[in-house]
Amino acid sequence: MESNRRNLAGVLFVGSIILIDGFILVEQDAAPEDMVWIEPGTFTMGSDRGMPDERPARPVEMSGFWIDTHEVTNTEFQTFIEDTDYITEAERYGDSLVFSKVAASSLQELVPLSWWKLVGDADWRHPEGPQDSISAKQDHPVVQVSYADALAYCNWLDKTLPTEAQFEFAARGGKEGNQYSWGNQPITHEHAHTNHWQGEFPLHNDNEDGFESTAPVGSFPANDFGLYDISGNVWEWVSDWYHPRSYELDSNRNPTGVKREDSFDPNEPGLAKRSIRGGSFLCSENYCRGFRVSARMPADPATATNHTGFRCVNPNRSNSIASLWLN
Ligand SMILES: [Ca+2]
Ligand SMILES: [Ca+2]
Repeated sequence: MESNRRNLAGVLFVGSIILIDGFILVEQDAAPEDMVWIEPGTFTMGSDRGMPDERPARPVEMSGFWIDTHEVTNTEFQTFIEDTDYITEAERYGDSLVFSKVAASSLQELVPLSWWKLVGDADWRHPEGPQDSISAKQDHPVVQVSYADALAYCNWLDKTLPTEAQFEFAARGGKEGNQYSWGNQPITHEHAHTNHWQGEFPLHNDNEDGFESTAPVGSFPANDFGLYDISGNVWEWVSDWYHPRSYELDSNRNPTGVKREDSFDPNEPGLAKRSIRGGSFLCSENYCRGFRVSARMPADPATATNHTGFRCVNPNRSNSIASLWLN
């Protein structure tokens, strides 16, 4: 009894104590700041109506995990840099990719991906190049971060990057078979559900949602799990190596993707790529449609761009109720 009292005194952040039939239930107030707990469960991952790499839709069993409510912001990333003196890959390479509008009168004239420019001294402090700054973007998602940069930030907080399955499970918000994280309502201009591209990408951005580039995190409604910008704003790094047939090859319980040596992008064979999820401010109805909840995209893990960021998960921190026998 005495030792139990000492154990109780050692439990930090006690939310409530309930006595039931000789057991004392100690519910820990374990909610980390700006994270939500995703309850374990089974969901249908992928879509048979989407792109070929989203098939086959299949039931996947998931353990519970904590996930950040929002994309990691410039302010948060700056705290990490100040604490660790970490230097991002774009800073070490001296350049990174920046979206640039292209002059053309029609989509047919365009060379695919010609809107990406390798810009010297573009990095997380200067997302669009040396003339740009984050001074007015403190609450915007950090961009120009590689996969390793994103993982280093998460690890600094004893977190990690989500798997594709964790990202999609969380993005669906408990809804089965929907096309978007908010449901099946079309992505309209009148009531934008997310920061995306309105108009004909990459020629004309009608900018009807008010944000031509990144938006402050949380500018659009959260999904039913309380997650902001889980669709749109910036693409987010996830931990799976990309393969277009992952869903045929992977486990149906807490899948983690294929091995690095099995990663395959048909458009760039020979370069192992990670997946990114959720779409960005560059996704439009006429082009990538990456804001669909099942959409996947391969990305070179060493390449930083001004439309890719991340959020972290913590699958190891429990949300359980501890019990102690009093007798
Ligand atoms: Ca927009
Ligand atoms: Ca996002």
